[in-house]
Amino acid sequence: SSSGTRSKPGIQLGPTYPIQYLKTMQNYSTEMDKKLLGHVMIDMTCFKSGVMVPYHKSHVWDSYHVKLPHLYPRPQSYNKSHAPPTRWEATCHALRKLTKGSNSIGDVQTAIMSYNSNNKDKWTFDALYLYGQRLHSVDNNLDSLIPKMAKLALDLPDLIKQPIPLLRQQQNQAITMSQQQISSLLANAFFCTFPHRNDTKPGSEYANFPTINFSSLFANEKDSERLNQKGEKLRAIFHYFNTVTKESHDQGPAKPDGLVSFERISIPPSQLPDWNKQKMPLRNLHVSSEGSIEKEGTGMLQVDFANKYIGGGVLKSGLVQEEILFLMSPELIVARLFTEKLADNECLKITGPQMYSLSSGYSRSFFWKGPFDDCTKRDVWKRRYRQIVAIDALELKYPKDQYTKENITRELNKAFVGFHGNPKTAIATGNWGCGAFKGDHTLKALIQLMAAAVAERDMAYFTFRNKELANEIQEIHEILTKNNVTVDKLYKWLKEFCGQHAREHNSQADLYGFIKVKIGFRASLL
Ligand code: AR6
Repeated sequence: SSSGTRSKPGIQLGPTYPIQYLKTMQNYSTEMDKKLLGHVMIDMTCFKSGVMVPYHKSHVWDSYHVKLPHLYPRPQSYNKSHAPPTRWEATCHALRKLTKGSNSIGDVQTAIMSYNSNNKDKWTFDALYLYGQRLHSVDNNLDSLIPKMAKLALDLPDLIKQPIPLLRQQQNQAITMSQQQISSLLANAFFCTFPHRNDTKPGSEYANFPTINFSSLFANEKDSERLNQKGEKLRAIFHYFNTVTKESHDQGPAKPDGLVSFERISIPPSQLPDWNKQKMPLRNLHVSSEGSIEKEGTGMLQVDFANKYIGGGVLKSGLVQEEILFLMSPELIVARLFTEKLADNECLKITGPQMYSLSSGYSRSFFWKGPFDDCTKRDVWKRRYRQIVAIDALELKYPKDQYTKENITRELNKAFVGFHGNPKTAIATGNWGCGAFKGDHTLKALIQLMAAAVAERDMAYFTFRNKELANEIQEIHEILTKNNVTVDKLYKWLKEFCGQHAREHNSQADLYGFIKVKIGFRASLL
């Protein structure tokens, strides 16, 4: 569908670039097959002969790798014979109890607190209780699900047999793991077993990483509406665990058995484009006020309107584009385990995640709508043809701050880091940085178009039901392309606009009006 109507009387817009002509992953399947896998957590020789087993290599406990719960060292001061159980022994004891069946939410709480006693005065489980009360026969049966989740968490030492590198800042590094390995890591996150990950104070060991243990998702909220929203989040999470713990004879979608890659991309500042010198015109654009990145953008490079801490508030109360995406595709949540916060010249690209759920509504009106049976084809590495790029826009305190050369350049670079690379599938995006982060829609749309031009990709832009914006973007795109305006020229105008904006910052910013004057635009020229 397209917005393709007239924007203003007298200005006739041509048809929107048809979405079916935009390039998608499957046009590029062989190129996708070659794409970097990075650090692979399964044995590739076995994989090639059709068997999925973990790759073996000695574990380490250091600051370059994820501190896995089963490696937690025994305190040295104890002599062996009188030693209290290690944290993992305590964890196994508690989780094994849960595998025996018929568990209440209270039992889950008792288990989690038994090896997290430091937090006994801090953690609450109200959201989990609320979910439990509502549940009955509606979605999953917790009585049978909790034991399977506990078993999945306990399987970690058998599933992960080599260190998982941390994707630290300014490193180009990728991790590929099986969906089964991810599910076990997430089961551990659910039961809050990851050591050293509960302290988020500045200066703490993992202060630069997102949280991974789910304790914050279970916690109470002052506002009852927010508590309800957490109940909806938990429905999505439990549905995911229900799917990944399926027995082969169970009905419905089979247990996932593919791979997923997580790639941190950092482009050194010296290799970023000089925006004063980019002589290329804008690329094709499909604009639509209907549809979403996740659905209509299927097969394209889908933009995650990210937080620099990947996943943002998914394990708390956040519930906008990124969080909803992560709840529908919970495999994305595992990125929080190993992805250090993104710097200005970095992004995280995820290839192959599966979608498990459908949702409806947004933010306060969000609810879990039901299961989604993902039939997206897989590449030779058994990754779904779905690629997501997490780019974090500037979080603006005052919207006027965005009209500076530095901030515009920062956003151009960030978008470029996300969009560059192969295959050159179209980008599916929208109002990046313009909701929670308060950016100007017209400025951000132009910035993304400029970055896409330099990265040589077409774009599908979903305005999230904003018809007026769809018309505005379509019109300016048409004027710019008809007049062969190139990226360097637009950059120059943006800088001029910043100067003018600084002088007259009381007036409403009309960027597109300013650009039209620059082109000497008259409706008859279109
Ligand atoms: N498809 C297309 N457009 C969408 C969709 C969608 N599925 N969802 C939302 N929009 P926002 P930000 C539009 O606020 O400003 C999170 O907490 C809609 O118009 O999610 O970059 C992250 O973790 C919406 O207002 O992105 C960060 O902390 C606009 O896109 C922070 O929010 C922006 O969506 C990022 O904030």
